[in-house]
Amino acid sequence: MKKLVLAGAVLGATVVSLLGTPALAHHQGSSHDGHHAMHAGAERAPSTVKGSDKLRVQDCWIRLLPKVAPSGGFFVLHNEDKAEPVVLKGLHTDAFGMTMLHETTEKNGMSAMAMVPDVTIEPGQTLSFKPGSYHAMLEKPEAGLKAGQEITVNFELGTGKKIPVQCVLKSPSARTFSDQ
Ligand SMILES: [Cu+2]
Repeated sequence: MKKLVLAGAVLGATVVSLLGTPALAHHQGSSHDGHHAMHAGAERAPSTVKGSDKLRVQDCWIRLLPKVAPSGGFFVLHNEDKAEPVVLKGLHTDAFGMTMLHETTEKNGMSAMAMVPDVTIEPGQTLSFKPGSYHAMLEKPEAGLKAGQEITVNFELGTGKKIPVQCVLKSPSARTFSDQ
């Protein structure tokens, strides 16, 4: 756990110079238009597995960016079921009009982004959504959101269950849950 958080901090530190452009900041470095064009038509089929309800979400935070740019959502997912996977289908919150699940991957030394229809956490495993890896993308923020505020985000599972989680809004310079 601690290692993952530190890795995120190191990744974040390498891209600080890119952050003058808010539109680039949610996935740190690659153009959003580029990745939307790239994944068009190439998206994998959604999982048909319902899985377990035993998801615990830890350290949820959102890097709040100005209205025109998508904000990144990060958290740690623990599957506390020893036998069944947990399938995360998506996030829903009143504070943002649209949310998506994204994955950043390395291809030939280039960072590429793709939308994913769901994310599976294997039995007993932990998966971190963090800068440079899986992340949520949140668009269309409601008026008046501020760093430091907490919002409720519902994590929707393959079973249909929605797990409400308190997520902290943080400034554009935040790189890990422990940042402001
Ligand atoms: Cu993204």
